Amino acid sequence: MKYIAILAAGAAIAGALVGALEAAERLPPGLPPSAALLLRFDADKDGIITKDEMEAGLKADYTAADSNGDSCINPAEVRAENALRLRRDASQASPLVDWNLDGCVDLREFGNTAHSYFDLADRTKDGRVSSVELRGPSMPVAPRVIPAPAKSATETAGPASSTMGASPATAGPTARY
Ligand SMILES: [Ca+2]
Ligand SMILES: [Ca+2]
Ligand SMILES: [Ca+2]
Repeated sequence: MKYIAILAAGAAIAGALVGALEAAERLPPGLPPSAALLLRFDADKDGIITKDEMEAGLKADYTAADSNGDSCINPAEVRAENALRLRRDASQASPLVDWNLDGCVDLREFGNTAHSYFDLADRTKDGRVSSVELRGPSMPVAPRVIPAPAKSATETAGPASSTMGASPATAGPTARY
């Protein structure tokens, strides 16, 4: 009896470990959960999402969501797609919205969230989102200009240079008088 319980517990732990490993495999380490929304478009699995990969992925997703194939995702199809996204993306799920309220979600409305995310993530603006860019702004890709120290430097330099310039200026008129 005891051994059976231990075996059952062992199997449960093994199952949990497999589940954890599968979850870890889906997202490379160091990436935020939101990265999965773009990484699922990485068709060639090179860790970089190109604009073309995203557009192709969005078209495929759109075709899948448009169950009756009329190039319109109607309210019933929207509900089905949103339920699927909730299951797949959990807290990262972004619901489909018929932004112009014409009763259809078209391809532009469908790709709205992905396009916004892509444009924000692509900080180098080269049409590719790399894994470094997916990690977020804590990994700088370009040098930053910090205006605060530069301002205080001119403030301290101001009186110093005017004092230095003042002595020849006062020396000039004094010499002439
Ligand atoms: Ca890729
Ligand atoms: Ca449809
Ligand atoms: Ca619409």
